[in-house]
Amino acid sequence: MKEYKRTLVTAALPYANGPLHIGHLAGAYIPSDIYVRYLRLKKKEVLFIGGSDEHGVPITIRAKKEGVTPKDVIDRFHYQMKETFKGMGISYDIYGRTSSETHEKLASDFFRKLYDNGKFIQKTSEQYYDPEAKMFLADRYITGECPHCHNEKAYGDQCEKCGTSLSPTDLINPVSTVTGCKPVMKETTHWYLPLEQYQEWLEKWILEGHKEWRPNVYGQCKSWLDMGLQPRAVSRDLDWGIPVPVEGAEGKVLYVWFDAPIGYISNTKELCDAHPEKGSWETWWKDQDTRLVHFIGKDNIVFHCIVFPSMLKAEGSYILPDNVPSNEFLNLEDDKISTSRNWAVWVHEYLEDFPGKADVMRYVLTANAPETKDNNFTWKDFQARNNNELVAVYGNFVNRALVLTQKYFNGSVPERGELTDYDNETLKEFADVKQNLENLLENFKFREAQKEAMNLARIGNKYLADTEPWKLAKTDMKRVETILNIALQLVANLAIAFEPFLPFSSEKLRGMIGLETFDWNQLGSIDLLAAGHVMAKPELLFEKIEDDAIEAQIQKLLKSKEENEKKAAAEKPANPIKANIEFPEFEKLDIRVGTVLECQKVPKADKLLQFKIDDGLGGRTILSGIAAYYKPEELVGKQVCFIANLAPRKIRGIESQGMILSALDADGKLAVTTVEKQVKPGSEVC
Ligand code: B3M
Ligand code: ZN
Repeated sequence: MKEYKRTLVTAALPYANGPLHIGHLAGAYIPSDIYVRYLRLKKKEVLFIGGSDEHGVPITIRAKKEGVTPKDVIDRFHYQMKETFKGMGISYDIYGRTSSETHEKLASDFFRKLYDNGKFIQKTSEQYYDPEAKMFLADRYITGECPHCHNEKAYGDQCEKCGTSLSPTDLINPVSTVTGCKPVMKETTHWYLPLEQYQEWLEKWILEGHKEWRPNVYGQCKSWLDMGLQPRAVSRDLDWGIPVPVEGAEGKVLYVWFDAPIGYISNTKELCDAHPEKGSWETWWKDQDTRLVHFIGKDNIVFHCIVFPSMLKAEGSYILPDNVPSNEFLNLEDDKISTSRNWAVWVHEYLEDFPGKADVMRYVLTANAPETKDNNFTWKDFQARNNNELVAVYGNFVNRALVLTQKYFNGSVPERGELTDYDNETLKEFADVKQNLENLLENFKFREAQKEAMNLARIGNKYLADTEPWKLAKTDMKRVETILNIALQLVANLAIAFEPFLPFSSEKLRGMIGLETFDWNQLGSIDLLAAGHVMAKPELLFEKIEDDAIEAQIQKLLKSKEENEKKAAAEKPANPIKANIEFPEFEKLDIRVGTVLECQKVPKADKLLQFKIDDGLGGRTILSGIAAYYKPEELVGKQVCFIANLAPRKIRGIESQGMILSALDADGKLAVTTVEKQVKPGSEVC
């Protein structure tokens, strides 16, 4: 691999149209931060560039919905996200914004240069136009019936029900969401980047030149290239964005995916202009000795691997990304994270609910990082990883080593005497950690890297458990000195090894042990803490998370699920009536009223209740799948309607002799049917 002088790391610029959730963190922000912190610890020259993406239609939609301006929306979320990133320890060198003047100028000049050099093609085509609002409609501003699943509220770019990508002209009965009127087709002119002209170059550059990219990234690029690239519009008819810097282009702005990646460049410029000691922005973007790495989520792959590199290539003076580590998606409690369904863990809320625990979330999201496939976050797993790993392994080892040193040596690091074979064995085991960690981190395998760091704590725990210094204290204090010296060196190593992953805890730990200078190259050393060095009183590094805190989070999620179901049910029309039947057919049904004599749960079947019914004819057993809606004792004594002549069926080994009739709500809730007045068991319903 080429040796670079400096590394420029970018993390995707999140849209400033809503708060950050844990899926964002897991996708791009925690991995990029780990990588950057690692490079900084290695004393490498690195810049970490982030910022808000403040253009695009979702922002204008939110503004319209709330009756505020797009500027209000981006201001609110830009500052909120900036705070949230800080709270999570994401250590950007700059968190800029694409509404800045620097950006507007740079993006505009970028476009103009491509335009002047004939890199665009101009095309006129027909697009949907709202004659009442007098505006062309962005795909998201059009809804209609999905041609695939017939969802009536599909968007012009996607049906959220069946997930199909659409174009506005696919929609049946399209409607403008701006005025509610029917849009008409109208001609409009736009600029396109002819991606097909870059096809061959991209194939060479990626498919031959970057086989080391993660398989998910490489694979997605390959399938785009295999399909054959098409021209992509780089302008839009919209009143929010950077005006197209060409005469006669009034009312047109740069497409958000054209300007957003240029945001990486303009944010670098803003940083370097304000801090000349960081070098010139052009060195960071144009010198072949700079290694450019983009961290993104998987939905951004095509823009970062195909579109943006083609733009850079067309411009001609910029470097290209050397790698684009992209994660897959993180699910939440086995369901897709969704902003519109409020199925998310919002990071700013997490930081409020769990103060001082940013590292716990960092740890869990890295432990479950969706590096190679979609992964799942659950609150129970969050609790278990905190309690069984951070507290019981890492925290416990550190605490034991420090408390024992306090107890026997008043917090002063003891001398290390002669080493036993067992000591040497332990040290050998941990000597490889630095190399392993480096290999993993440099290959963007953060999940395994964190495991390796944790392994160091496991080695330490085992060492103390095996050597039992608290027992030796009565007989062999010299030996205790050596054991604790070794344990403390391991503790100091942990503070370094975990810094990229758990920066807040590492800082706390360094404070406790008084490790003032620290750098990656010290990792593996057993002379980090000199004998006689006095340490502060130990505090706990991590604390147990109790059940009630977890339960509260689960309840919060259940509440949003319930609200969603209610909303969906309210929107969903009742099922259409089935085809007519003749009276004799109806007469075949024998519906009766029975009194519930007994009712109980069916073992190992969550949904089923078993009834003993007085049917006026000696009684019968019926099973019914309503356990989620009733406690068995609530139903005893009730009169219910049941089909008496349904052929008996065996369910879970029990014969069900009929069927209790229940009303089925649109959202799946069940209610048993009863009669309005008490009647004799066995009465016919007719
Ligand atoms: N704002 C999409 C996203 O947040 C987009 C990324 C821009 S990166 C230049 O997923
Ligand atoms: Zn659909």
